[in-house]
Order: sequence, then structure tokens, then C-alpha cells
Amino acid sequence: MKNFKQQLNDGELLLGTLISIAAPEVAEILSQAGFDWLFIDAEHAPLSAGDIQHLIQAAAPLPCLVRVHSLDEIAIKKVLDSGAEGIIVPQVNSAAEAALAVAYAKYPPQGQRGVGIARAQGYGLAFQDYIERANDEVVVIVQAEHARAVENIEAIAATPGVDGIFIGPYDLSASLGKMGRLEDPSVREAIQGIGQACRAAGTRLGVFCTSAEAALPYVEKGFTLITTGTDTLLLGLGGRDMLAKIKAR
Ligand code: 3PY
Ligand code: MG
Repeated sequence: MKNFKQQLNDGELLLGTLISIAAPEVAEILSQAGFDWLFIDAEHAPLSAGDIQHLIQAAAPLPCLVRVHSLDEIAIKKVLDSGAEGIIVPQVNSAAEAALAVAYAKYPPQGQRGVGIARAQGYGLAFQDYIERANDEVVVIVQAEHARAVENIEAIAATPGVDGIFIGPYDLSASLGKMGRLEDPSVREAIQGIGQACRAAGTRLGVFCTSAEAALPYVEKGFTLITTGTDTLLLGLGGRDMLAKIKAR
């Protein structure tokens, strides 16, 4: 059976949802809903290192990518040691930053990831097995979500060890002075530019969407790593839409 990185490299469509609620039950429920992966958000959500590990445990064996709070060496090693399949690093605006993300996620000699004994290493019982395969299996995704990233996108996409570029349309629109206006021509043009550069470099493309309607055009354009919602929206909209149907009788 293919691991998550092989699925990503093979261009399989990998649909996920963002997890921001610290309750393991939420990750467990959504792991049974048919998603291919979960996007655990430690950038914007109040998730501690312990919360993140509990979410990964609850979702297992479904793969989890954790968005770390920033390009931070300690945050990256902690989530990988907790057993995340990979990392999503926000606000990566240059090839040098992309290379650092890779270095923090890979053991020497490819990188400088610290060597720990934690959940990923079977708490020590699977140490040798894990350290031998980690550099091949850990997924490194960097977010393109600023005008500076768009300027440098060819070099970012070509950075060795970067497995995919994940567009953050909201931050991107904000950096272009069009916050939240995802259909603005300047935002669409920036997204198109990122898409072209990634296709040319053979780097997988991902994007944050909050609905199936928003995600479908990206599927058509060859994006393969896609979020189609968030835990909070699934909960809130599920309740609201159900009530609306009854009240509209
Ligand atoms: C953005 O839209 O800025 C994001 O990072 C979505 O996760
Ligand atoms: Mg963002």
C-alpha cells in the first residue's frame, strides 16, 4: 500500500478538511468520513503540542499534515515526532525559507532535524525503522500566500525537498490589498501564476477551500491537495442547513 507521500507524488486527489477544535473526538469522527487526510491547524487554532498529538492519535491511521505556527525548527520537530505525516509551513516567501523548512524536517545529512525518541519512533521501540524511512516519507508542504511568494514562486517550487505548494487564498488576497475578495482579478492572476510555476517544476499543488463548490474548479485545474472545509464550518453549517430545511416547510 502506498504511503501518503507516494500518493501525493503520484498526483492522486487528496481531499482533506481543516481541524481546529482540540477535541480528539472531532478528528476521530472526521477521519471516518472518507477524507484522505486531515489538516491540523496549529497556526490559527489554539492547539498545544499535546493537543496536536492527541488529534493525530485519534485520526490514526488517517494521515495528518500539521500546519505549524511558523517556520520554526522546534515546532516542526515536535509535530513530526508526534507522528504527523508531514508539515505545512505558512508564509514561505523565498527559496531560502523553503530550504529551511526542508532542513528542519529532514534528518542529517539532508537536513538538521533533531533526533528524538517519541511517538513517531514507536517511543523508541521502532526507532531504527523510523529514522531509516523518515527522510523519504515525511511530506514538506510550503504555503504560497503572499505577493512576495508569488514573485519568488519559480525558485520556491524548484527547492529540493519541497513536495508541494499550498495556496492560502485569504492571506494572499490580503497581501494584494484585496482581503477576502478571492474572485478579484489580481488574486486570480496570482493564483494562476503559482499554478503555472508549480506545473512547470512538477511540484504538487494544493489549496485551501471551504466548500465543494470552491474546490471543484481547482480539481479541474489539476490541484491535488485540497481542503474542502473546516471542522467548525462542517458543524455550524450542518446544523444551520438542517434547521433551514425544516423551518422552510
Ligand atoms: C489562507 O487562506 O491564508 C490560508 O492559510 C488558509 O488555510
Ligand atoms: Mg494563511
